Amino acid sequence: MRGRLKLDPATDMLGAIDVQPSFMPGGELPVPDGDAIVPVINHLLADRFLNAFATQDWHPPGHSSFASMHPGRTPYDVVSMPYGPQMLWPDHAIQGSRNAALHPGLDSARFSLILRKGLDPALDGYSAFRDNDGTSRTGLAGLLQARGVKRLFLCGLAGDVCVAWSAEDAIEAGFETYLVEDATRSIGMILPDGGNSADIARKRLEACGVVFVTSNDLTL
Ligand code: VGL
Ligand code: ZN
Repeated sequence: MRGRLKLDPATDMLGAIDVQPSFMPGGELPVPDGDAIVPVINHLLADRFLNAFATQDWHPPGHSSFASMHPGRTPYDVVSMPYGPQMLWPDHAIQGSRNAALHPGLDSARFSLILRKGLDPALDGYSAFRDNDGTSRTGLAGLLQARGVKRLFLCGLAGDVCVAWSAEDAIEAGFETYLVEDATRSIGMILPDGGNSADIARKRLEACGVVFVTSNDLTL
């Protein structure tokens, strides 16, 4: 979309997904330019949103999504898990590690809620709303509904993984869902069919009703 979108501080909420050094240049699973979103999110926190939550990818050592746990496999291979296909990743976002903390430059004092996900050793959790088996819920939808949130503005890392899965589930949970593009970066994996995961995620999200905006579109 282009132009102005007037925010309602009472019922709009910003959701910052996995803004952790693990997903930034120098981290274990770097998203190109991932650190560039920190000042943009800080601006949104300071000047645009009263309500905001953050998530942290928060894996135990030896998590089943790590390629290192699958002999003969390398990161970005896809394996079959009891709950469906699972892409394998470098070891990342280990509970309590420095890189798994929220980025130190992020104004995290403004988050009313910090939700950790991916704790189950046998199951991955991309979305802020549920684990990758599609059934185990984090409770986030009910919490946001109880607080009167109507529109969710999502941003963070990675746009083609955890932000995308969160946005799809936000729509399913009944929130009007926006993705703040300049506060988001994607990995951009080349998939087996030659497609780019960032393009595919964007098309999928637009098809299910997610509206792409930039931070400049948002006014009070
Ligand atoms: C993520 C891959 C694995 C993300 C987390 O935050 O997008 N991607 N774990
Ligand atoms: Zn992860």
